[in-house]
Amino acid sequence: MNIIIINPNTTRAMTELIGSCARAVAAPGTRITAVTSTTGPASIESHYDEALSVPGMLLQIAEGESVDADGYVIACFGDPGLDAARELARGPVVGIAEAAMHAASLVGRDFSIVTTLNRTTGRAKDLVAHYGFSSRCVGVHACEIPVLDLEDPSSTAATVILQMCRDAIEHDGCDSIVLGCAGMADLCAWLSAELGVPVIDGVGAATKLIEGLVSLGLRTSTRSEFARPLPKHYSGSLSAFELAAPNHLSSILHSRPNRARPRDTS
Ligand code: 5HY
Repeated sequence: MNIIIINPNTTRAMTELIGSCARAVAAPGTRITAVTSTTGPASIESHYDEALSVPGMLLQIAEGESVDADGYVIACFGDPGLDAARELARGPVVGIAEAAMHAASLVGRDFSIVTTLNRTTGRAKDLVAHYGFSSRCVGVHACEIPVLDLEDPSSTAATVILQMCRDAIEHDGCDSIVLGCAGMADLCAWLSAELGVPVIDGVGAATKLIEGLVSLGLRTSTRSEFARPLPKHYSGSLSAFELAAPNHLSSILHSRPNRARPRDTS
């Protein structure tokens, strides 16, 4: 199967880290294609960044549809555009925040989230509530580390994150830690060994969830809410997103009927 891991920010180095972490857990028969958004913010650390990361992410969904991708991971802890992606993709789509929270809920009662900037903790709390984990998430903590500092080998980010995890376990009494940034994915195993509790990275969790869903033949229901969007006029700089418009995006999205593919016989 072919899983496309989408980094919705435009930083290729982060995509390479994300892709290597996904490949490290992928099953032998799974091909991981990690892609970088070609339009939008270099990192996503605000509502503004998140909103403007969605068009680029959706373009990657459209590209994935053109190569018959089996499923998608949105590799940003805000799960930007997740529901819109589910309306476009034939295969299942999972965000790393949702995946990580589900995984954490299966390895203990309570989990805490350790993320980057304090200003993003509100979004994390909103996602906790949205996904139904308010009774299981006992804390959301920020390290005050800009996302791209995680890519800087000279930064002290790893040490700061480890201490924040220790503080979260002591203060919250949580059974596990969810890492609140795709850029933390490579720290997961080391943190878990240092802390002695499960540490969940959403990139790995989402990769395995998509593998499982595809293997079960499951994809997003198109019965109602997640049916393909109704065609309508789109103007201005987003005109390429008009699903009826004769252009790259619509030629991909309209070239194939929204039908289940025959099971993979390979
Ligand atoms: C992420 N931002 O996973 C989020 C983390 C955050 O560019 N990739 C980003 O702080 O929300």
